Amino acid sequence: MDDARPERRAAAFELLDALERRLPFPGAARVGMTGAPGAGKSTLLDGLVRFLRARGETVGVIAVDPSSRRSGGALLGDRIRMGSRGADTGVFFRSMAARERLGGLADATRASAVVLAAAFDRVFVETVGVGQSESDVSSVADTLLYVAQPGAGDMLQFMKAGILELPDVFAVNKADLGAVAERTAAELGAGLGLSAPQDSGWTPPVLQVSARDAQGIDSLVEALDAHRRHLEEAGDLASRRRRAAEAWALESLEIRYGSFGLAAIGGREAVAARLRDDALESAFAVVRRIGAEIEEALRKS
Ligand SMILES: Nc1nc2c(ncn2[C@@H]2O[C@H](COP(=O)(O)OP(=O)(O)O)[C@@H](O)[C@H]2O)c(=O)[nH]1
Ligand SMILES: [Mg+2]
Repeated sequence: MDDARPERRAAAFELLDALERRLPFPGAARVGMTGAPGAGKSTLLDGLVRFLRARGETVGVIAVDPSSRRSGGALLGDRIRMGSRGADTGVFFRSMAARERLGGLADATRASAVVLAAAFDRVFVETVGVGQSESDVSSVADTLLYVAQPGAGDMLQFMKAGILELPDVFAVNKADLGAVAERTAAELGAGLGLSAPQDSGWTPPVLQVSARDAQGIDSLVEALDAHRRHLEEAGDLASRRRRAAEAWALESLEIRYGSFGLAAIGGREAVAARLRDDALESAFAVVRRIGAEIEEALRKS
């Protein structure tokens, strides 16, 4: 998947296509995790993994780090490997770094998520909450968790930054800091109260947790599970995955072929419309098929 050579990529997409078509529905719970650097995402993931392993769940983790060389994700990997569960096959960790961005970090993220979804009960994708990486993660997650840093802002700032729009669950970490965490939770709650409700009728909860003291992890897992149940009961899980797959496919084609490539088969809007009309049994197959058309059109032009 990290390999940019076209024939390797085609072979990888063929395998991923076969795998994705055979995934049971709803299958593994896919949780995306975002938030500012230093909010404690990796520490919290470590706590979540411990909690879920103790409950008997298997967990796959992908840490996407588009920017830094030494990622918190790598730290988590170290912790997991160094811990008492060094030989635990019920947990898998992979960190994806900046160098993969050019080859399409979104491709690598989705590919890894699909593979892990075939093998584990739950998949987490951690990413830094800045720009593109956030949409990368929402294109693979059923449930998006936002981890907030206490003191990160007031209600208006959250609203202006667009932080309130995508996440399904908010966790204010470092609740051990006391009043400042309470205040941030209150600001987030107030902002959400003023925002338009989600299409599915879900109201995102705001929880307070302390990854350091392993406080509130159980309630957080309960909130993640409640969101997943809500999607299933409302019949929205399949349509959400579909929309996410469409968005991913469009982005994948755009990153690979550019607007010039998309223009060769009618432009971005035309491609988006085709994706909307496609059965989209496997997004990998569609990207391969449309990608081949673009290459053909570019050869002829
Ligand atoms: N006081 C306190 N510090 C925390 C907590 N969770 C994480 N930290 C610290 O916050 C810093 C950033 O944590 P990290 O997990 O790497 O954040 P990430 O960049 O969001 O992945 C580290 O120094 C952690 O030890 C917490 O619950 N309470
Ligand atoms: Mg981190």
